[in-house]
Order: sequence, then structure tokens, then C-alpha cells
Amino acid sequence: MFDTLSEKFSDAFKHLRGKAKISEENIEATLKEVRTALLEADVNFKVVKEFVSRVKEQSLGQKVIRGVNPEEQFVKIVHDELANIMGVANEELSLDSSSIVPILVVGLNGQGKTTFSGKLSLHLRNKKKKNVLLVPADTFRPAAKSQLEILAKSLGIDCFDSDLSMPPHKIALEAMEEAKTKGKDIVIIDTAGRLHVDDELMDQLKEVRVALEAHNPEVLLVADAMTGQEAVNVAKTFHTAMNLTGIVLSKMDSDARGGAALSIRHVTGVPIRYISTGEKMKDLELFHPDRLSKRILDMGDVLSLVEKAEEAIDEKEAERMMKNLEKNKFTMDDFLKQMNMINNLGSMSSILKMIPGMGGMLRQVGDLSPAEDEMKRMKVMISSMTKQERNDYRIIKESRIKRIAKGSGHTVKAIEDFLEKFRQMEKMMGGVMRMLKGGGGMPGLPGMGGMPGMPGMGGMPGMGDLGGDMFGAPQRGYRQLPNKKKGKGKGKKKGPWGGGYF
Ligand SMILES: Nc1nc2c(ncn2[C@@H]2O[C@H](COP(=O)(O)OP(=O)(O)OP(=O)(O)O)[C@@H](O)[C@H]2O)c(=O)[nH]1
Ligand SMILES: [Mg+2]
Repeated sequence: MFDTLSEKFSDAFKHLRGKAKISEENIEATLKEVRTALLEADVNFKVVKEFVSRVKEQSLGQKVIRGVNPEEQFVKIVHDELANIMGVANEELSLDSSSIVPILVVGLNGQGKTTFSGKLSLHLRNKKKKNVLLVPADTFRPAAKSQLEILAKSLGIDCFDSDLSMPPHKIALEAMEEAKTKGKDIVIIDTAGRLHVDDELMDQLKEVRVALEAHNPEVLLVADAMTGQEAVNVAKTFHTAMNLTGIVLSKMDSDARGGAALSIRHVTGVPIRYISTGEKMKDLELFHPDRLSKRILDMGDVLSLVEKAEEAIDEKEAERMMKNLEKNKFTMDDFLKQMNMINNLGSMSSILKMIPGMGGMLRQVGDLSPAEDEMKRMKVMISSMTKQERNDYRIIKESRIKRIAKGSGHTVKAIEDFLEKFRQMEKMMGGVMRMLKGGGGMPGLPGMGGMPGMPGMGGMPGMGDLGGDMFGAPQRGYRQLPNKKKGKGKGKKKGPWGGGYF
């Protein structure tokens, strides 16, 4: 997300380094690069023009603040303005109505409507405690209905048995009736897509909107962020035709440029409600302009990270592990569960990007996929162990090591290394326990306090003192950097996981 832009911005800001104050001359080069970066990111040219002139105006109007250098001051202005063009605060859907709220999901072919409908139903059920009915209303593509049905079943959400011989607006009204008898709060209607905006599709969708008018529907356009200005144009057309109430940007995970995210609100006036960040059902985020602006500028997004952690971590499980740890017992199964919880958070690289300052580092060290591979390797090793061995790794001696190596397709040395790392990890866990008992709580992460029972996180000093041992991989990569800067590598102390994963 926004990778290219982040990098270009960070280069542009360098011109201000070492300057005593911001002046017309010395921001010239920076502004020029910011402008080019935005245009290259496929941001609408009018938006770029306005953005640059606002940033310039504000920068020149700034007083010199003691202790804040011009670069920092400038970044702050850019941050505020970026957030500003993307919207104000997050505007969630207005769902507090006492009657059933229909949500009409529209958009072109393959943009991610059906995927989003599933994600939204899950979000509304889990987060808003809503009773949701999913409604297939794609009468063009025969397989569309079963696609949604299968999705709904896997999520445990009710799916309406639409009669596809009816026009979509009739299906929608029937679904509303059924929702009433079944006591539903929300009806999500997944509609058909077309390759291009065409009259037939628009007329059909308008009909659905009109039919639902009395129920005050939300009309959400799902637009593929990767298509940049094309997404903006499509949004304009849909908004003119059917008065959208919100936009969902999909495939943000694959969009390195960010042009749609940065222009669509400003050009159409329609708020972005959600961003879709992957193919899995959990990959949905509320759109927070301020937080995204921070991610673009590599200032991290700790709030989103904490929210993700709260969702991904099973507190009861964490508490149970904690109790085990108190008895000085850390088992292979605990380790596996802990890894799974961390996996639930998302890929290592997506987690790291949310930590301030990590984005730049990631760009230098590249993808972290080997780290994820390594995790998989460890899982295979553990799954070749007997229950008894998992419970107490100390009994794993020569012949057992040989057996595990054979069973998991690894060398004896690899198993020995793993056991050694595990031993060190257990020791570290003991240290974390003592720290927690001493009332220290989780270092450095406000808001994480509610999760003391999380050994995984406890062992994640990377969150508190950036670049710590939990994320051994980036740290290791970081060490390889030739021109390591002072002060950044706070994770200097070598982790017991030896620059490995924990
Ligand atoms: N990487 C990524 N892929 C996504 C995302 N959202 C959807 N997809 C993928 O995009 C493809 C199309 O998604 P659908 O949800 O079927 O799209 P649709 O708009 O319903 O398509 P039609 O019904 O054919 O118009 C699928 O392969 C999805 O897995 C996302 O946020 N990120
Ligand atoms: Mg679909």
C-alpha cells in the first residue's frame, strides 16, 4: 500500500534536511518532487495542484518552532493535508436505525463486490452485533449466486434464496420482506458487475435503489484501487446515476501507488468507508484518512495495529498460556498457538508497516517472506513430534531428534538448532513473566495494557522498542545494512532467538 509514494516523499523531504528554516527557495525542490510523486501515483491533477498550493501556503506561513526542524514541520503539514484530501474522520455507515438497513453493493465486473459483501457481513456481525442477511442479486452470471451462498455458509451468515428469474429490484424487495420475518437488522445486496459502465446495468441498479428508497439504503460502490483514475471516473459516473452513499476501495494490498485513495473523495465528494486489503475475509479496514496519511509518511499506524491485535489474539488462550508460563512451563503447543495468533494478525510485512519508521526499513530489506517460510518450517517440525515431546521438549534427545528430522524432512542439525532456539525462547519467556509480574506491563505500547496475558506479544519488544527481537528477520536484515544510522536500531541487543524469529 502506497509503497512508491512513501519512498518518493521520503526522498523529497531530504532537501529540507539541515536547513534552519523553511523558505520559498528551499522548499521549491521539495514541492516539485512532492508534486511529481503525486502525479506519478496517478492522483488527479486538480487534487495535486490544490494540495501542493495548500502545503506551500502553510509551510511559508509557519513560524520557526524551537526544537522542531523544518523537515519535521513540513512532514506534519503534508500529513495534515494528505488526511484532509482523503476525508475528515472515518465515517462509518449509519446503522443505528430501528428499521432494517439495506446496503446495496455496486460496481464493475471483478472489482471485489462479492468478497466485500462477505467481509462486511462478518464485520457487522462481529463488531456491531448485527443480524445480517446476504442477498445474491446478480442475475447475469449464473454462478454468482452459488459463489455468495458458499461464502455465506463458510461465515455462518444467512443467505437469501433469490429467485434469479426475477429482476434484481424484486429480489431486493423480497429479501427485505424475509429479513423482517427473520428479525434481521441489515440486508446486504450483492449485485452484478459489467466490464464497462453500460446503460442496461445502470438502469437495473437504479431500479433497485428506487425500490429500496423507502428503507433509506446505503449504496456502496466497490472500486479497484489499482485502477487509479479509472476508479475515480467510474465513481463519478455511478454517483451521478444513483447517488452513492459511500465508496469501498478494494485491492489496496496490491496498490503501490495510491492515486484512487488520494483523489476519489475529493473529486466525487463521496466518503470512502472501507478499504479492502486482501482476499481473506478478515482483510477489511475502516478507512481512516489520518491513519493512512501516517502510513504514507511512514509514521506508522499503531492504532490500527492495536485494533488488529485485539481481533487476532484469543485472550482466553493467552491467559491459559500465561498460567502455564507462571509454572515455568512453555510447550511446543503453546509456541504453535502463539505463532498462529501472530499469523492471524497478517503478514509480517503488513504488521511492520504499521510501526513508525519501519516502512523505510522494509523498503531497504525487501520482502519478509522468508520469515514466513521459516515459520512454516517450524510448524512442520513440531507436527512431527509426539504429544509427549511437544509437552516437554527436554525429553527430545538423539534418537528422537533423528526421528523428527526424518518425519519432517529436515536435517538433524536443523532440528537441533530449532530446539536450541526454543530453549532460549523459554528462557526469554521467563524474563517476560518476571517483567510483567513486576508491574512493568507491556513496554511502550499504550493501549496494549489490556493484553498482558499475551506471551506472544510480551515477547514482542519490537512493538515497544522498535526493531526488537520478536521480528528477528528485519532486525537481521537491518544489521546487514551498510550505513546503519545511529539511534534507529534500538533493537540492538541480540535477541535470544539469535536474530531468528523470536
Ligand atoms: N488482493 C485482493 N484481491 C481481492 C480483494 N477483493 C477481492 N479480491 C479478488 O478479486 C477477485 C474478484 O472478486 P469478487 O468479489 O468476485 O468480485 P465481484 O466484483 O463480485 O465480481 P463480479 O461479480 O464478477 O462482478 C477475486 O479473486 C477476489 O479474491 C482485495 O481486497 N485484495
Ligand atoms: Mg460478484
